[in-house]
Amino acid sequence: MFTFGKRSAKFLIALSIVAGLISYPAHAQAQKAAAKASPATQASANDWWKGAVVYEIYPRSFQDSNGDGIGDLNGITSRLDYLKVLGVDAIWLSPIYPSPQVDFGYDISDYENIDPAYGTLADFDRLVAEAKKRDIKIVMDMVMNHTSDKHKWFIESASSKTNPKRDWYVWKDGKAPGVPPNNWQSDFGHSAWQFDPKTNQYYYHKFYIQQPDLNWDNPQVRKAMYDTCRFWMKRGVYGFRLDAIPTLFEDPQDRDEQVVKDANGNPKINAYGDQELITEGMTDNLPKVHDVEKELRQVINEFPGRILIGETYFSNVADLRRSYGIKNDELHLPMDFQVGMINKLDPAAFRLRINEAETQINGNEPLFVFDNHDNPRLDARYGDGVHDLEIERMISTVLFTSRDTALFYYGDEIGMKTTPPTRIEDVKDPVGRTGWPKEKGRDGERTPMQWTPGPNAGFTTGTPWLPIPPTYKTVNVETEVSDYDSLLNWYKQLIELRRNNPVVATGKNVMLNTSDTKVLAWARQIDGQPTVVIACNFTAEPQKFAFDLSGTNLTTKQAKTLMKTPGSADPASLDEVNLPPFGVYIGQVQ
Ligand SMILES: [Ca+2]
Ligand SMILES: [Ca+2]
Repeated sequence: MFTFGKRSAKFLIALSIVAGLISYPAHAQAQKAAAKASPATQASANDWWKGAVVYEIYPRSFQDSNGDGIGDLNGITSRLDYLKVLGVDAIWLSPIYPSPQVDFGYDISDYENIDPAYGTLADFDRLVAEAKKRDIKIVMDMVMNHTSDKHKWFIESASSKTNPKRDWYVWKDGKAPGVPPNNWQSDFGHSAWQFDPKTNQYYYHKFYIQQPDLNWDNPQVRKAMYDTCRFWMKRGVYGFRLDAIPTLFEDPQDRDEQVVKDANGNPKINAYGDQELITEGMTDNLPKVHDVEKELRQVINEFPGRILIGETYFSNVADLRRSYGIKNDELHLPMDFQVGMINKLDPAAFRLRINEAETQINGNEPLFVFDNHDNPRLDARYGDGVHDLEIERMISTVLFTSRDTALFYYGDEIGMKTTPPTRIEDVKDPVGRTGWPKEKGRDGERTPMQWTPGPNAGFTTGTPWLPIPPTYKTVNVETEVSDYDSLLNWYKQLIELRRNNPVVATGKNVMLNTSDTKVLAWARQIDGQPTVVIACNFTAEPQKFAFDLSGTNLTTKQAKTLMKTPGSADPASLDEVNLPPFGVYIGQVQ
C-alpha cells in the first residue's frame, strides 16, 4: 500500500487511478468537470491540438499483455487510465503495421493492417474506442518515403522492368558495370543504391537496403498513400506523424552529393566509416515535398480535426516556417528539433531558439520535442550524472510552460535512463550492428517501460525483447506515484497547470533577462489575465535571481508561487528568487 502524506483529495484520487487502485469510470465525473475548465475544450474542437500534450508510445516497449515479451495494443489499452490521469491529449503510436521488423516497423509490408505481434484490427478498434472514452486521440506513424522490400508493391516492381509497378520505386542504371548511379548514401550507412541482378538495375534506399524508396513523382503512388490515410481516419485516427517527410524526393538529375570537409580540408568520415555528404537539396528537403504536403493537407481536411505532424529535422527556422505552408496549408505541427536537440544546457541557445519559434513561424503553433525513439534519452544528452532529476525537471518545465504543443516520449515522465547494450551480440537495432562500437544503435532509448519494482518492471510476464534497465527498482511508475516529489508528479502537476491555466496553455512567450548566462527566464501573457513568469537555473550552483520585467507592462514584483523545485522557499518578491542547482520557479504575478 502507498503512503500519501498530506495531499488533496483530488490528488489522492488521481494517484489511485495512476496506481491502478480504482478504475477510470468511477472517476469519470470528476475528470469531466476538470476537462470543462481545460483550455483545449474552450478552443474550437478542431483546434484541440493547440497547446495539447502528445505522448509518443513505442508499442514494442510499452506494455506486453500476452507474455511474449513484446508490447502490444491490448497492453496500451490497459494503460489508458494512466495516460488519462497524467493529462495526455493524444498518443502518437510508432508503427504497428505488418512489417518484417528490419527497422522495427518503419519497414511496412502492408499499410492497412496490424502486425500480429501487436494484435489485430479489432484490438486497434478497441484501443481507439477506449481512448475516445477518455478523450485521448490516436495519431498514427505514417512512413511514406519507403516501404518494406516485402511489400507486394515492391515485389511486383522488382519482378521485371516492364511491370506496371516498376515506376513506383526509384530504379536506375549503374554508371558502369558494378558502379552505382552516384555517391548517395543511406542514412544507416554505405551506398544508398542496391543492385538487383535480375533486372540489372539499382534501386534507391535512403534508409536500409530492405526499405526501398517510393517514387513520389508517380501519381499512383500518391493516390495509394492518400487512400491509406483515409482508411485510418475512417477508423477514428486523428492524424499522422509523417516519418522522414523531407526525404520524399531526390534530385531529378541524380547529381553527386558534396563531401563535407574537416578543418584540414580532408573528407569528414562518419561513424559508419563513410564520407559525410551534404544531402540538402539532393536527397533531402527538395521543394517538391511541399506539393505533397499541400495535397496531404487536403486529404486530411476531408475529416474534421485531423492533424499532420512532421518528422522535420531542420537546421534553421526558415525551413521550419516553410513546412507550415506559405498559406499555412501544409503541416499543422512540423517538429521543432532546434530547441529540443540543443543538447547542452546553454540558456542563450534556448532563449534564441524558443524566441525564434515564438516570433518567426508566422504565429503558428510550435511543436517542441526533447526526446524520441531515435535519440539517447534526456539523461544522456542533458544530464550531468549528479543532478539528472533536477535537470529533467527543468527540461520538462521548458516543454510544458512554453507556448507550444508539447510532445514527450514514454518513460520521460519517470526519468528512464538511456541503457545501451554493452556487447554487440545483444544489439537489436541494425544501426548498432553496422556502427558498433562507435554507434551502438537505438536500443538504449527503447527499453521497456518501467511500471513497478516487481519482476520485469511489470512490463511482461515473459522474457522482455530488450533487457529491463537495472534502475527499474527505483525508477518506475508505482514507486514514483507514492513520492510527492518524484519526477512523475512534477510532470503531472505541470500538465495540470497547463490544462487549468489558459495563460500557460496559450499565452504569448516573452523572454526575460535576455543577457543572463545562467538563468533562462520568460513570461507568459494574455491581455487582461495575470502574467505567469518562469525561471530555470541552468547551472549546478544556487542562483539568486531577480526577474527583469522591463520587457513587459508589469509594474509589480509580487507573485504567487504556482510551482517550484521541491524544498525551495517561496520568494518574498520577484527580485529575490533563490533557485537551487538546476532549480525552477513558476509564479503568477499579482
Ligand atoms: Ca505481446
Ligand atoms: Ca525518397
